[in-house]
Amino acid sequence: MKVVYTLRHRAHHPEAELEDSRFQPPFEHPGRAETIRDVLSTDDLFEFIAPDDHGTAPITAVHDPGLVEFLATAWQRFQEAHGPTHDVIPDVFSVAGLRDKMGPAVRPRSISMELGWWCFETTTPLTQGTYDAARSSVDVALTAADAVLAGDRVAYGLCRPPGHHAGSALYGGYCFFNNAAITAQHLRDAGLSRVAVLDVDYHHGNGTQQIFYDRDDVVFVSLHGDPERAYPYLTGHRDETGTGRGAGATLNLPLGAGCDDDAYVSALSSALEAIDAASVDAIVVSLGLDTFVEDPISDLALSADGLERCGALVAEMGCPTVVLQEGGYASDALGENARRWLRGVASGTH
Ligand code: Q9C
Ligand code: ZN
Repeated sequence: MKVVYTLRHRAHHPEAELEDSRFQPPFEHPGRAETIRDVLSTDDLFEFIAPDDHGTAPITAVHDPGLVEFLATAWQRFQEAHGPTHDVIPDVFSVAGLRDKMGPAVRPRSISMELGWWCFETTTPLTQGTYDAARSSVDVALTAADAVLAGDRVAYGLCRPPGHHAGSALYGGYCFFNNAAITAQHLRDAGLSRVAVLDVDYHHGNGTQQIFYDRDDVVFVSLHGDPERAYPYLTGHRDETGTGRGAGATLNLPLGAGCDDDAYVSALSSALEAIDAASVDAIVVSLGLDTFVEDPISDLALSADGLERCGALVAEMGCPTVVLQEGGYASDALGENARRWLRGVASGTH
């Protein structure tokens, strides 16, 4: 199985995350991708390749060009306006109530307000190299997709930073560009008629859902911690099923705290039945490994065996599959968990 990886992800390395009212060492740090690379490179199943540059056109196929332009320049603009800092985080947010009864806001020109215009929360700092790292993460995803378009049954993009919380004009949740959405659109543009995004990250993939909510050519299916207790709180309810042409093309399966291997596998089977019924030409998996029992910011209870069973169930679909790394914060186990899930999805192929 091809693994697409580049060390360019290291350019995104926040100093701290303002999370739960505390400045904490970042949960989303370069060591995550390094440990996955280290463990996969001990296993002969995996063949490492470098990403190809795909430019920004596949990004603006799903994102507002204003978001790309902003992320390319924001860190530097902030330095010029406020003096040197390592991280740049918003301290004012564009919340609907601020202009209640006054009509929509005009897009701001001040860097201080622009941060809170494009970003929805405080745990996703911009650093000097964030834009380069986020661009490289997109290239990793698209290069994995190209391997599948060229005939590989499955390929893995070791994406960092992750992507599924980024909406068409929104970043946050450790995510800048939505690697999975960009990849699904790339597969459509390469001629596939219908694609599924299967999101198994612990957190709901609000960005991917939003991007495809009114479309029926990209089906979005997600298993995640119930938003009544789990980030990002405002999306991922069972009754969110799509709108317009997309009505019925979104499926959310919220899970209770402590969900174990058997309960999870059963929910995943329902998710895969829905994907089967949609007769898709390819599956993009948003592979969060934060469903693992020891994850420090999540509350499901999957074991490493359970993760391998999940990969094997996806393999049973017999469908071309692009697997993209999203979350997963139990650093000590992350590499082995990735290896197990990928061994599962590789079952039946070589
Ligand atoms: N108090 C991914 O797994 N912080 N993103 C939540 C809750 C952000 C997770 C704070 C979690 C983002 C890709
Ligand atoms: Zn997550």
